Amino acid sequence: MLTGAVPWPAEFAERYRRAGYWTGETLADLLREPARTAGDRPAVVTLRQRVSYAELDAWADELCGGLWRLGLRAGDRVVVQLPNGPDFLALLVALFRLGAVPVLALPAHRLAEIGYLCAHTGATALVIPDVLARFDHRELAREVSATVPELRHVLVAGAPGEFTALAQVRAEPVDLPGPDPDEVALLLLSGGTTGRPKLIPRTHNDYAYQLRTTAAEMGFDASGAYLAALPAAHNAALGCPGVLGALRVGAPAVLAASPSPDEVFPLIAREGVTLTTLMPAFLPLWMETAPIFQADLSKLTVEVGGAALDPRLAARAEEALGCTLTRWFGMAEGLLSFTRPDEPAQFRHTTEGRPMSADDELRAVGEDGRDVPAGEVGELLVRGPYTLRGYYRAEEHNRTAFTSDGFYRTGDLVRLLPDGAMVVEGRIKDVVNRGGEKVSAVEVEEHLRAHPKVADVAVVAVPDPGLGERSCAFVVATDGEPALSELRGFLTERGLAGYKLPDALILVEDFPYTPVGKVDKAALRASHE
Ligand code: OOB
Repeated sequence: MLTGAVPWPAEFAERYRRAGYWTGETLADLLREPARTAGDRPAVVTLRQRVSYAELDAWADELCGGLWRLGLRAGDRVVVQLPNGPDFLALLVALFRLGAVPVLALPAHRLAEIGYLCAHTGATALVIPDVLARFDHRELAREVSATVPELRHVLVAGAPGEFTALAQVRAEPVDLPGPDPDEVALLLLSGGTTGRPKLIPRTHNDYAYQLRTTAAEMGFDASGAYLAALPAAHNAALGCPGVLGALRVGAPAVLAASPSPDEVFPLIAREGVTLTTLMPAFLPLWMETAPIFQADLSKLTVEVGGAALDPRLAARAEEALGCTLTRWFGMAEGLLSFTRPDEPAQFRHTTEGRPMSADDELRAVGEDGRDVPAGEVGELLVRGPYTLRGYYRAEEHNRTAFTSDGFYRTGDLVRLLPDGAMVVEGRIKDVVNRGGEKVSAVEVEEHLRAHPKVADVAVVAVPDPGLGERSCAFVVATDGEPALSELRGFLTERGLAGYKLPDALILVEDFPYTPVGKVDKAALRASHE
């Protein structure tokens, strides 16, 4: 297995194989069947482009050949930072076929994140757009190349400058053995609680199981169409069943640049979209604008997850949109718990449903680490056939992030109901959930402490009517009063992604402390309200 990834213990691997979860299917197989039997059907669709299954399959093969010719090999890490588009999917499938491991960065990431991902994974290649949202990613690549010696190739979707155009990387397909199903297929980014983003190894066997099962449970097959309105590089839109699940069954993966109504509603109508994924923060906008677009969403199922959702909003949204709403609790680490489209509305609106797998082992524990009685609030621990056993190259962090018997400590507070359903009640991990975008407080604090006017800082989640939460930096200043704009500018300078910049700043003389001497973030949050 990829060095730095943590395998499941043999007896669990055996059990998951015997139960029929790990079937030996790999992500290199995506597209193969539909390309053969229904090659003319659309595989990837955007407002302006349409690529058939036969075309995408041939594209992925040629791209795989081109990457091989460049010298990329099985096991190589490739940091991929592309927006939603056909080339993103062609590239992913090409990398799967090569056995190279995509590291899925988000388009919003900047030097701090991309530089770290390339260095930490020892990536041999980085794939970027040319210019996106007025940001020149080639500039970023220049800086990363200067500091990461292993990085031999920068491939650019668009105008390459001194780098290589992704479009040029096509050659005769090569005959390769295909990846080992127990091998790492991709590295996903964790929402993160630490100073640096953590990477989650997902194997071919475990991710294929997730694609297959979420599609089946959601009643999604070749007769449907999946819309990615969130970044397809995020697990929620990638594989639940998401764009990869669509390619697996031969349905169109419809790609939008964002959940903006003027793009998604026309696409839903034109392509007959039956399934999509949305963070709760976007529901009000869709509810407001659906009538303007005269959107008929009666055949649409929306998976809503990633952040807390008020049950009343869930019910109102379903009625206003005329769609079927399913609540989702998910994580790049693995576990998915969700309501199914055929379950009663009350259940779909008020719970996060049941886990994907009969072999997902869920526990809710108190501060003493013991299970709390059924229905009471505790920290969720999880173990199962598609939940990681360790972050990539993070031995020290893994010692505390997992129990000795392999349960992942999620940092989320839940109630596990006697009927097997789950309700999310909050969290204990130090994260700001900004409309579904997760910001590690520790990461932002570490950067802010480098500012000359900052003596100490605590980044805290505070309620926000639109996003659910936003970030507030409580700062003890050295001398001089730093302004919010100054601190945001400083973090941008240091190459931090825009969504991680604090939304508000409060200067304080000192922090409140808990009895054990930790900064009392709950008290800070309360002082803000
Ligand atoms: C999804 O994945 P991530 O990796 O961006 O974030 C995972 C974390 C969870 O640990 C939890 O803190 C939070 O996001 N979360 C929720 C939630 N669903 C996720 N918090 C409250 N209520 C919910 N329903 O966010 C993700 C991955 C796959 C599918 C859906 C969401």
